[in-house]
Amino acid sequence: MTKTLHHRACHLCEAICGLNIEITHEAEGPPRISSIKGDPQDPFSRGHICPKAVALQDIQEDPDRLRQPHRRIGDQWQAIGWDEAFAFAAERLWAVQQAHGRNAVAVYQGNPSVHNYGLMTHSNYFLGLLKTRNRFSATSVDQLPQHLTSHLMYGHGLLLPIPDIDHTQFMLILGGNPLASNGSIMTVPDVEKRLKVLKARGGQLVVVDPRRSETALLADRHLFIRPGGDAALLCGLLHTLFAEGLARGSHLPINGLEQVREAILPFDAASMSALCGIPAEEIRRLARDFAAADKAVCYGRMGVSTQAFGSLCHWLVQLINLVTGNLDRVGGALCTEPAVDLVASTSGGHFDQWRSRVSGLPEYAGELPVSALAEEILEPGDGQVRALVTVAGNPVLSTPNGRRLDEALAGLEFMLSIDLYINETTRHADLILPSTSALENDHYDSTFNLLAVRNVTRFNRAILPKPEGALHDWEIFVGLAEAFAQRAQVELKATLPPARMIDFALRKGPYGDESSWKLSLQMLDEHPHGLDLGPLGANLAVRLRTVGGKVEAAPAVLLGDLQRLARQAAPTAGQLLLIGRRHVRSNNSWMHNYHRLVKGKPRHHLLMHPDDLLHRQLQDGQMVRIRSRTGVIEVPVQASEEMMPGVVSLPHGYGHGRQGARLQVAGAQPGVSANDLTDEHLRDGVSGNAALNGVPVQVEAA
Ligand SMILES: Nc1nc2c(c(=O)[nH]1)N[C@H]1C(S)=C(S)[C@@H](COP(=O)(O)OP(=O)(O)OC[C@H]3O[C@@H](n4cnc5c(=O)[nH]c(N)nc54)[C@H](O)[C@@H]3O)O[C@H]1N2
Ligand SMILES: Nc1nc2c(c(=O)[nH]1)N[C@H]1C(S)=C(S)[C@@H](COP(=O)(O)OP(=O)(O)OC[C@H]3O[C@@H](n4cnc5c(=O)[nH]c(N)nc54)[C@H](O)[C@@H]3O)O[C@H]1N2
Ligand code: SF4
Ligand SMILES: [Mo]
Repeated sequence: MTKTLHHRACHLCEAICGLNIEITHEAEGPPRISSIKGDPQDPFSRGHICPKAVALQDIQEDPDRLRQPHRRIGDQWQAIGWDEAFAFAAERLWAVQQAHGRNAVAVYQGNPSVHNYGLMTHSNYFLGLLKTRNRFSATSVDQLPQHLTSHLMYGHGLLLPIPDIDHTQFMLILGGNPLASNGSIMTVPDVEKRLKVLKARGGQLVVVDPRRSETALLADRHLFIRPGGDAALLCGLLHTLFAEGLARGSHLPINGLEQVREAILPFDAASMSALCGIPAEEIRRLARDFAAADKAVCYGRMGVSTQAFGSLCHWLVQLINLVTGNLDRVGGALCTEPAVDLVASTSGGHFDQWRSRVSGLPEYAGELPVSALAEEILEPGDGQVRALVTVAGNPVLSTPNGRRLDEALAGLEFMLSIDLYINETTRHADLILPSTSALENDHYDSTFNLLAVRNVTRFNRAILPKPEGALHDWEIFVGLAEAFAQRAQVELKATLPPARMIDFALRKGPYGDESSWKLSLQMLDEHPHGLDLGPLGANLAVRLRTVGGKVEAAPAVLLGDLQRLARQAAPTAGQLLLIGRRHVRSNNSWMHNYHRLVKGKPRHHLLMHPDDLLHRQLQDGQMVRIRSRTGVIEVPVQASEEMMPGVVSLPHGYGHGRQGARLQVAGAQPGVSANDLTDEHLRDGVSGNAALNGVPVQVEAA
């Protein structure tokens, strides 16, 4: 028996922690993972690890994980070979497009698409050939308003200013709970330690959240906010900054700031208070404290993206940083300068060049909001979706009114899933193509290096052998592309393996051949713990991609959306609003099949304030029935002083145990799906992003 030690970045969440993984090799049988620990030599994560890291082993060994293509015949699954699978997929997709047009095939790409570099580099090699306008992804149940705001203000959807958490003196977080999520659009391993250091150097942390979250508990100040009230709060803050002369100059070239100043005049703290539930004096005080801080940053995440004013919120977040002089400033919000520079190598995106057929929702960067997917399948007519390709996604559990989508999928003419499991979504597929596991493949994080609080880079080779007959995700896309191109008689350009592409991108990038770093894949091979390329610095002035080369402070669609906010009625008394919740041992819908992560007390209960329980004569721990416009579910309720009265919270990603899914551990503790209650008609008015938070519900005894 021998043991080998490997260094590898965890790809499960955005924190990209470095891990030390020990592999045991025995005379008989395949090599086995014998331990997973944090890597203290990773200059970025410095040994940090969370309980999910052990799932890398559990995924590897999970008997439910598919290891070869599976074709469904009725309710039976049959293992088939790759060539047969590729030919079958190509034939069916081509036939659907022949009969009903290109847009009759839809695509949905899920969250791991940005965590697995082969999916980043190669999914479009195949999906692009389909030339369909019906492309959807998890972006529109998540950060779409952030991309759109950056596209409109800075000229590129990936120019996302990141909080300079290590140097700021005042951090205002709205709708993010990094202590549970480990940070998002802010790649920050060991966020708890960094926030404690912020406080230790005399900085302040303020959290705005309808729940006193784990992060709120660490904060100097926590403000309860009515779900969906953030745009009002942010308007009140911006108004105060202008009205009290607290704005500071910026070195950035700016267009439209006067228009903003004028447009915000009616939105004073006093009138905004009623909409967000925060006293006017508290709003003014927050604006003054933010402006008084030497370096400050306002950061909004999931909770403010996925609400009815998501785009307005993110625009206002940018404006608050801008007018206080904290945009593109050390200790404020800074754009990264990653080794693989996707901003430099891609177009800035486009918006509203076409709309969805049924509800007329706008495209962004070639994708339509996923809230429209079910109706595009169900609504008859020219352009109706008849076939679907899903890639690393589980929209039945992760998109609004998932039950309706579940029903819609059952009626498709053909469905292809590139996924590791037969889950709530892929059980409807005619064909599932599973890739190698992550540890059997190389890894380079082109997404989260772009979003990190320092400029970092790291490449790791596979640490387990590729099993005989298995294919990596990127090879699956090449196989599909070749088969489809042959069937459709179109020409296919040659491609390179992802590692070669990364090598090329590294050499061409800001630390490449023309810099003193001379980064290349070989150099990263020699530094398996990763390399720190330095702190973030001001660079936005030279990276702006707007037509006029200036920050566009007042994009017309966002300015216009202020009028929708102005018309917003005051909240109805007694109305309960549903919000989401994340737990450090879970990850969206696909981490519930690993015993080590789900053991202990179930974590899918509803949280409700004791007063709200009392009003309804409900008891802590009892089963309750929750109703919304779209559905009814039953779940145990737990009394919690953490909740703002009038707000209830349920995590998403549960609702397993559906007929035909093959997830033994998850199925034994299924929980219910929060997205059986969320509503595809509740959306951000600008981008069409799903409003998963602030859903009106009723709760009664079950
Ligand atoms: N109510 C509510 N709903 C939400 C949210 C919320 O906060 N509240 N959050 C939203 C957010 S932020 C997101 S990002 C979405 C996520 O929504 P989705 O991306 O649709 O769902 P996931 O649960 O991430 O599903 C991941 C899928 O990828 C597969 N998979 C994992 N690794 C690989 C791989 O390497 N290759 C391949 N081919 N497949 C792989 C898994 O088996 C699983 O089927 O959910 C959203 N839904
Ligand atoms: N452990 C774990 N980590 C994860 C994931 C996971 O599922 N589990 N998912 C990953 C993914 S895909 C993402 S996108 C990130 C998300 O990372 P975060 O953005 O940090 O997401 P959450 O932890 O859901 O935090 C959202 C917070 O918003 C609050 N909130 C809800 N509605 C409102 C509102 O109207 N206004 C305000 N101000 N706050 C509101 C919620 O109470 C919650 O505390 O996490 C990633 N990391
Ligand atoms: S926080 Fe946990 S899941 Fe996220 S990268 Fe680090 S070890 Fe992996
Ligand atoms: Mo997400």
